[in-house]
Amino acid sequence: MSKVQEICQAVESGKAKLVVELVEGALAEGVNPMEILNDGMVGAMTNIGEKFRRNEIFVPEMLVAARAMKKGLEILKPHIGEENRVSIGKAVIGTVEGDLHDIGKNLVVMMVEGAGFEVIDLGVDATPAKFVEVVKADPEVKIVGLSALLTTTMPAMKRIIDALAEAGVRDQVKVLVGGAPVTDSYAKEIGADGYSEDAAGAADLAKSFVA
Ligand code: B1M
Repeated sequence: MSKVQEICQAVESGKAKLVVELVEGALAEGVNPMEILNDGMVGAMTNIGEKFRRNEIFVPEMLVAARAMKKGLEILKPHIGEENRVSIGKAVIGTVEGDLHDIGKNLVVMMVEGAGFEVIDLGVDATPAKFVEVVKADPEVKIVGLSALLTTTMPAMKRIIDALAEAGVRDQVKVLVGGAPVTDSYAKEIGADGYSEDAAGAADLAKSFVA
C-alpha cells in the first residue's frame, strides 16, 4: 500500500496520531502535498460520506474522521501555498448559519491565503449580521466566501447576500459560494458572483476578481 493510501485509511478510521505520523513521513519522502490532500485526506472524507449515506457508520465515526483530517491538515498547511506572502487584498470566509461543517471551508481559507489574501475566518455557523459587520468595518475586504454542506443551510447564503445589499455594501465585495450541495446555477439564482466546486478554484476566482 502506498503512503497516500495509508493516510486515506488512517483518516477514515479516525486515527489522528497515525495520520500525523504518516503525513510527516510522506512529506519527508517528498510526496506532493496536494496529492496527500486530495487523494489521501479528501478521498477519505468522500468514503466516509458514502458509508454514512449507506448507514454503515454514524455521526461519531464522521466526527473522529474529521478530527483526524484536521490534525493531518495542521501538518500539511505550511507546505501548501507557501509562495505568496504579500497581501493582494482581504477576504472574509465562513461556513453559513446553521452549518457546522468546516473542513472544506478550512481548505478554502488555506488556498485563498496561499493565493495572497489576508483572510478573516468567521468559522462555522456564521450569521448574516457577522458578515455585514466585518465588511462594513473594513473597506479593504473585497471577497466574501460562503461555504455550505447541507441542503438545509444553502438558503443561508442568500440571506447573507441580501443582508449585504440591505446594509449598502453589496457592491463593495464579490461573493463566492461553494460546498458539496451547491451548484453553479444555484449560485446564479441567489445572486452570487462566483461558484467553485473546490478550494483551489475558489482561490483562482478570488484572485481573478482583484486582478
Ligand atoms: Co455531515 N453531512 N452532518 N458531518 N458530513 C454531510 C455533508 C452529508 C453529505 C453526509 C451524507 O449524508 N452522505 C450530509 C448532508 C446531506 C445534505 O444535506 N445534502 C450530512 C449530514 C446529514 C449531517 C448531519 C445533519 C448529521 C446528523 O446530525 N444527523 C449533521 C449536521 C450538523 C450541522 O452542520 N448542523 C452533520 C454533522 C457532521 C459532523 C459534525 C459529524 C462532521 C463535520 C465535522 C467538521 O466539519 N468539523 C460531518 C462530516 C465530516 C461530513 C462528511 C462525511 C464529510 C464533509 C467533509 O469534510 N468533506 C459529509 C459527506 C461528504 O461530504 N461526502 C457530510 C471533505 C471536504 C474537503 O469537502 O466540505 O465538500 P467539502 O469541501 C470541498 C468542496 O465542497 C469545496 O471545496 C472543498 C474541496 O476542495 N468547498 C468550497 C467547500 N466550501 C467551499 C466554498 C467555496 C468554494 C468551494 O467558496 C467560498
